[in-house]
Amino acid sequence: MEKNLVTAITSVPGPHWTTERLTSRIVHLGCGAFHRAHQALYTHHVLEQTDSDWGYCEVNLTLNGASLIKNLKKQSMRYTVSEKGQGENTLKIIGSMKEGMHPLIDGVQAIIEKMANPDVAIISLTITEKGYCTDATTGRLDPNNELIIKDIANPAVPRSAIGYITAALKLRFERSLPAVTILSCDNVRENGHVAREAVLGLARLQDEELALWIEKQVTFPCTMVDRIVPAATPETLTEIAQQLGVEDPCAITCEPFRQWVIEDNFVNGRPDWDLAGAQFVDDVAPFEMMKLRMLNGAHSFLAYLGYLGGYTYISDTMKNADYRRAVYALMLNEQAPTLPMPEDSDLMAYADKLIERFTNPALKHQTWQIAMDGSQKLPQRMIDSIEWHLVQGSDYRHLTLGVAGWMRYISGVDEQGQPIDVRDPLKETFAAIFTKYDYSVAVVEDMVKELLEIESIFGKKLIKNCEFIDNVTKAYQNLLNFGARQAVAAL
Ligand code: NAI
Ligand code: CS2
Repeated sequence: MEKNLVTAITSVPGPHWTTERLTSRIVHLGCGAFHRAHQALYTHHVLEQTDSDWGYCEVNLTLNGASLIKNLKKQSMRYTVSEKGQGENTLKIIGSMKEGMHPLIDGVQAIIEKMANPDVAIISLTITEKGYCTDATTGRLDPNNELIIKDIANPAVPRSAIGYITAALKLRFERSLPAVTILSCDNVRENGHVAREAVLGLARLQDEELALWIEKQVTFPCTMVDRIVPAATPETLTEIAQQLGVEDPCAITCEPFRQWVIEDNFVNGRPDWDLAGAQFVDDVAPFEMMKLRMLNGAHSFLAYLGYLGGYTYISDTMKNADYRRAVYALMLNEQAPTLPMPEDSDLMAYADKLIERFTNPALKHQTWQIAMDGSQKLPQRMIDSIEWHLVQGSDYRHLTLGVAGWMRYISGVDEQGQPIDVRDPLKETFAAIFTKYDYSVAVVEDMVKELLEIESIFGKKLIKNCEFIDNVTKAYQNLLNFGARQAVAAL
């Protein structure tokens, strides 16, 4: 018999069931690296322990997501997860996916019909921060978002994930079908509330009755999701193929650590994800803020200043004692104090664990990957905390350097004068600002001010705060004069 992923199961732990066992009770939008190593793996572990039939219909809406769906279908929706720590490496073949869809393969209507199928009880999402099409400062649907403009004009053939969800909910409403739970699993502040505001915002523009039904019937739990899952590379895929003895283009490598805290607010049932280690709670907010500020804030700090300092991977930046010290101080001195944690929380132990996770040399997590989409990430990772410090009158120098590092990075030219491939929905806005200024000392303050005027990132208050403007300007100037490594060392 030709060796394939199914026959490889004899040597690697994997599902002893076929897709026949599964019902697509969850439609997942955004079958990327993270979902494969997180929610799909939790669901797989529930299937291992119970007679559950909860399975996924995987949907990718972006053009570049089609090949993964095609490849998954070729291997009966199975794929490998490689969990790699210091000296440990566990392979698992995951069997929680039943089917996969893409607009180019199946058509838009078939996907909306699937989401409206009576079997479907949950629509979950990992569509990246920008996928919600909201304005970060208001948390509301952004009517100027180019996908939303198209969805308002043509709701039956949506382009955004929010448009697909709204169209599917409309069908369920019109057909008197049970409501579903919309489960955001993105690194977005109050992700459930943001998903709700976005869907309701679009529904209200289409049909007030539909909006009322959604408001009353559909639930949008918040979640805190955590597992470091870098994008797959030819190297990670080759390594897994060598271990499996068969190629798996859908395989993904991640760290051993995983965490999932979920608000227990499901309108139409859910898998017993707690059997796989998830925590169901009434209020996710403290966990979410802790993770977004201490882990993701620190990650973004390392990404911008690490990239500028010439480091390709997060684990490389952690080898530099100055970066290591700085990121620990950022977590404990500038992020931890901002958090309204229950009394028994041990944020020092949390920070220690984060340092260990970032140091994991087995993970090739590119600073460039994390640096992506900064305009969508900065508010919840750094800006909220800066505002807290300004009210308290406390020190926030690491956060200041983090923001200046982001500004220096999005200028698009590195410390050697080489171009930086900046990926961000506001990339054109940034380019328009940077082309106006050269790097002479006299204009740095004007340039910093112009960036701080971007309200969707910085809100309305910071641009009026002279102390903050002065601090960021000086930090930016230091980056220009001395470079990122020295600026980090000087902290
Ligand atoms: P990825 O690049 O592998 O996958 C991104 C997925 O989002 C793809 O399926 C793509 O089709 C979809 N997508 C992108 N833009 C979209 C849009 N505008 N509308 C609809 N779908 C869109 O990225 P990955 O690693 O899977 O991360 C995705 C998100 O998961 C992150 O942005 C973050 O919010 C969350 N996350 C990621 C973690 C990680 O370590 N990779 C850990 C914790 C959360
Ligand atoms: C990272 C996160 O890409 C990024 O912005 O900070 O995806 C990070 O790896 C996860 O949140 C870890 O759970």
